[in-house]
Amino acid sequence: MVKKSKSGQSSAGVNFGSRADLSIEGLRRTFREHLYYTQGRFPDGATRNDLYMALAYTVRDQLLDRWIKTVEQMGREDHKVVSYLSAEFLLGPHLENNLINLGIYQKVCRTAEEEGIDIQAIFDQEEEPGLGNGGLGRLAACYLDSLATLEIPAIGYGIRYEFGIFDQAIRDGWQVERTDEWLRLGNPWEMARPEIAYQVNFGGRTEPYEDDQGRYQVRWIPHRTVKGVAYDTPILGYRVNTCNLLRLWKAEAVESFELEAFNVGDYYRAVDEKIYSENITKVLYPNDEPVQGKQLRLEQQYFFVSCSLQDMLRIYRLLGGELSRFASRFAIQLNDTHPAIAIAELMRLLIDENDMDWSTAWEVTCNTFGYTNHTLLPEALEKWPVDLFAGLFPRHMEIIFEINRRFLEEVSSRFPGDEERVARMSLIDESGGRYVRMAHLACVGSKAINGVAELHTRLLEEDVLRDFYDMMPEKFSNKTNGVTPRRFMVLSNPGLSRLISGKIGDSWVSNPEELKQLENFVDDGAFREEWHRVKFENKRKLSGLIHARTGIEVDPSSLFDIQVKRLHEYKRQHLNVLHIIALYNRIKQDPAYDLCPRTFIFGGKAAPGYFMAKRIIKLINSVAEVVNRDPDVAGRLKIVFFPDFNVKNAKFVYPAADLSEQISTAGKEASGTGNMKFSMNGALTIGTLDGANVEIREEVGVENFFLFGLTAEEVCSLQKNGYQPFEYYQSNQELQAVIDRISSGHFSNGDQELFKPLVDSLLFHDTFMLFADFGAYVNAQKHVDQAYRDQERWTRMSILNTARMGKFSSDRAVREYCRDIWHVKPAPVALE
Ligand code: F58
Repeated sequence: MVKKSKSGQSSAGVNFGSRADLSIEGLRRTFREHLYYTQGRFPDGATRNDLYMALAYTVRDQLLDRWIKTVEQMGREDHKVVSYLSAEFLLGPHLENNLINLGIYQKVCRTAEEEGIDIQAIFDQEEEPGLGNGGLGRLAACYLDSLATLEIPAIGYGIRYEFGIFDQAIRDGWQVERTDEWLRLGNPWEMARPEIAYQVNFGGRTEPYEDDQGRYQVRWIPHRTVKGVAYDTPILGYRVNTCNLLRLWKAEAVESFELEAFNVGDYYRAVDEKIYSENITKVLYPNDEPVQGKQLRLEQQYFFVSCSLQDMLRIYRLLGGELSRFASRFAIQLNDTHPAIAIAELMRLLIDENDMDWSTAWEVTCNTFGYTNHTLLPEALEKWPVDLFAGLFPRHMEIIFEINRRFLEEVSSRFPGDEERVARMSLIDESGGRYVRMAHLACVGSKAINGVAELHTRLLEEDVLRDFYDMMPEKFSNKTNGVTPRRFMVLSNPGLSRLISGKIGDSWVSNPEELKQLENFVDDGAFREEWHRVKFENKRKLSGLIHARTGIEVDPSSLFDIQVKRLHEYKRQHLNVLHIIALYNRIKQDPAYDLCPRTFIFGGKAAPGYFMAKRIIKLINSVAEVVNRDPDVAGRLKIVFFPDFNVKNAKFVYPAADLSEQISTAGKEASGTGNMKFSMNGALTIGTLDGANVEIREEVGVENFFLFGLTAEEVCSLQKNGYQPFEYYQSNQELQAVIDRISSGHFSNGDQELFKPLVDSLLFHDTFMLFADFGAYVNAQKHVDQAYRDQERWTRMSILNTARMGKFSSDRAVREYCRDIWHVKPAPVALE
């Protein structure tokens, strides 16, 4: 083992030199060196990006020793490694987070100030890796943070998209998408590992043959081969030495292809081949629902899964163990079904390429995988046309058919004569067209299946995956989501974090259950005043940003009512809009109407092809146009659509909220994680009994949560009994006036067509039951209005929200996965 002496000289003779020196002088020197030797600049000629790059490299130097030791340790015997397979990692900027985790944030800020460097401007320079759509991708990033913080050896495996989630601009009230060129100025956090590369095959056919020992074997003769190259990013834990690995794969052309074409003089074919291969990791699909039938998407999934499994097998071989014991060294978690083809791929690698027999391979596979489901929407369950699947992966198709044959035999013997059940549970949907059901594959090939909130898990067991729960209840468990308090409190809300640490010390950062101690201070008037002051300061900051980005002036002393999340009908941003219009109508009708001044803030991206979601954005902006200009409501209502909501902006949004809108139709939002980020930062929630709202309400106390709306069961039975939204429209005058106001063209310069599709969909279908919940929602909002008038009471509730949110730390969630699913233990890393 390499040991390091105090001087930075390692016992193996490697001189770590000044670069791993955490002293101010050391950091200063390393920074100057990078500016000169890495960026090629004198301080005078340095651009902001040069300064950012030099600082990022300076910080990365601090991680390297830890990183190498952590990876080295993974290779030692008794440590089991968690492999988190996810098509998305929505990481957010690295620099500030690493400074916090290293414990040098203040030091670096002070030093920069002394040097006359605007450190905020440098932080702002960082492009965030937006390699995810929303909750699922951000959850993966939070779990990486917690795995490292808990000192669990882990590798995140995913895709290095050249273009992440699009940047959103608003033009004339509509969303406009722009490509996200996050790699344009370079990425100092990643290291290319060209020597870690694997071949991934596509298409072609299979061929049976007899091996030297006379055994039946199958070989895959592919049509096309692509190379996956590893790009590694260090993921440091909070105040620990563990620095895990995020390994993302980039697709490249296989050299032999290029050469072959080149040699026969076909230069263009060689280039085409290269472009075609590189396409696989070009762009993240920007949908928050699966894209069915898009070949490139399926190729992306298989591409990263195959590279990752080949990588694990390589690492495993280095350790020299029996392949049949693979599951004792790797626990692989499938973040939804996007990597579920891994089950067939591991079988293929074990059987076809490592000579293992089917039953041993199946045992290894079933003991290795865990599957997390993230959705309850039936239309969001991933399935692929058999023809497409078999065309791309002929060998995997055969393996899946065989898995299915054996599995359905089991189903039949457990439930004799129940042919309907057999059809329902089959890995192949034959109810109209033939599709591979990825969730069924994941359930059959995993030893553990989990939902992401108590309600969600219960609904999986009772409804979406009921047959599987019937047959194998022991596989199911709940793992309520969590978020990292490092990024979402310490980094985002330094004011509140300082205030908290001043009262209870700072060990809450890795142990947020300790926030409970804040309850002792709710009666302390001075503390409440400080709390209020911090919140106000956060609102002032956000107001500045809103002004800079939209030109809209907002009043930080008004109630900040915020809904930020992907745009989706089930999330019901338009229910929020209906309430705003109701308030507007009340004021128009009665100019003296007594209303606590409110600023409604929205943010979130719509999938580019999602017609209704884009129209909801337009509606929000159109209502904002009219309301913000109307002198009758001036000083009482303001509406803002904050463009391009992402991890970087989120930092200013969550800490500035008074009210968090979590208003999805009950039974539709698997968990939600924004709900947790708001509440941790002292926002009160107005919400339905959906996803993790249920547990948040239980934790913070029912008196500190504004509840409204139908329960999941009520939604279900109303749907069954024939829901008639039009009847609500007819019987609720306020709702009628709101809808009529939209239909009249009041918010669209008289254009009665613009919002007709939205209005008609509500009047005649209202799939997500906005009308059924409208009355209760408006009523709950009335309670919010009343409560906010009593600032003392509001601040108490705000403190209690933060104090009682410890459960929703991703550390707690990851500990549960470690205990119940992965069976892994912390393996602290020693530097000395
Ligand atoms: C989200 N899913 C859930 N999917 O909607 C949310 O309730 C939950 O809190 C979160 O996962 C974490 O568990 C989600 O974000 C996607 O974005 C997928 C991207 C790829 C296509 C399919 C949807």
